[in-house]
Amino acid sequence: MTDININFFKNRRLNLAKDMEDNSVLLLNSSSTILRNNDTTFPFRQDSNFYYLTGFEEPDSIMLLMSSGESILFCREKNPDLEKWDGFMFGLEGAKQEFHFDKTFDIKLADELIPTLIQGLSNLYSLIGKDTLFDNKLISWMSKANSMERHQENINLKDFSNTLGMKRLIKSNEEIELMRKSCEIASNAHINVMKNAKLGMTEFDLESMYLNEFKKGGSRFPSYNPIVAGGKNACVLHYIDNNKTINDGDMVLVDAGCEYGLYASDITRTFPINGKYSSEQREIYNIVLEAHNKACQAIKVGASCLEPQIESETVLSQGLKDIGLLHGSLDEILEKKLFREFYYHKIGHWLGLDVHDDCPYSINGEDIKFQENMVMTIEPGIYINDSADVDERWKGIGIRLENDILATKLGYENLTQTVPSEPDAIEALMKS
Ligand SMILES: [Mn+2]
Repeated sequence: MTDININFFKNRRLNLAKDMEDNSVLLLNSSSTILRNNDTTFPFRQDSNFYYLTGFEEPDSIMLLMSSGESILFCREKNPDLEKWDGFMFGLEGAKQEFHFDKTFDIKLADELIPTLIQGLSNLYSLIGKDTLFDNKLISWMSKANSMERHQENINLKDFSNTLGMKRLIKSNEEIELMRKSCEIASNAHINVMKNAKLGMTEFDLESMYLNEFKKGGSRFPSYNPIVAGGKNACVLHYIDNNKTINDGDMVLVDAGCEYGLYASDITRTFPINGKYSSEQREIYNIVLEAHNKACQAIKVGASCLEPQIESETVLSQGLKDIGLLHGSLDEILEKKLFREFYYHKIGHWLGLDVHDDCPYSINGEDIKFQENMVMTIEPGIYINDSADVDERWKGIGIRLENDILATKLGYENLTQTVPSEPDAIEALMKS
């Protein structure tokens, strides 16, 4: 259970029902328990969209939201024997009372009851393509419902991803509070680990310190597998081996964030393991820093959400050109996307219940415009692989700088600003 009041989820459902056409239903399913090996499971994590509308954190559940505002939950029947092994379950009555559903049914009856519940409706909305097994179930329930009565109209199956995604994109005050807390825990982790990092430590040592800091701060799980990449491992974007020694003179790139009340934070810092950046590392770092700062400034209410991308491409290209790593005119570099040799990911992503929040960047060919209370990461990077046709002294440098940025009425707020971003400030922190 989180800090969000249950009424909040009920109100969300009522509000969302207003965005549905009349005589329609939205169906969402929960996550399932996933086996890790033999009979051991991964820790259960509720599906973010399902959680967003229910607050309910048990597996094997299905929510039906009617356009009338009525909401129905299928969940597991309370089972005292199973509770002795796996712990508390709400059961049908508990779920109805505690999560403010109008009706609850046993999940075992879903195949039998759902066709009856949706029979005669005009539209069935769901998040199509996210879970093929559930998509197939929807289709079978729909055809069963369609065949119940010869003279009724057929139900239209419609994708609700953009509608729900746009809702999730704009955070409520309650959500922002949880995100601030998530960002605070992760920021403290980065600060404390940088203070205590020492030459001789391995990637694994640092990873353990981060995970411990998250837990100490009150977060049970990281919001994604942390990346702790020493030296040239930093050029592998999703490096998660996290098991090598970090050599004297190398930097370590750490991309690590935590989850609090199911809300994600996502922070990256790249620091020198011996406490001092080399002149080459510092030169590259300063280009990334400038791209970061310009990209943050592009977050303005009314501006396209792709503006930070354009800013970062321009600043990184100019910087790489200035130090001789890219050649030709700035226009040519941008037009031919030559910067992609060194900057091969995007500037950032929406952040929320998912670290890559399940929200759109454009709809019907039009970019989403920033509005107050959207949260986006800003994370430019430069990665110089051994294969690059550049002077040896640059090779193996990989730097990314990432902060979590809230769009505000007046501009933006960096939710992770307590972690130093400037090289001087990072060196000072490591000395302290
Ligand atoms: Mn990120």
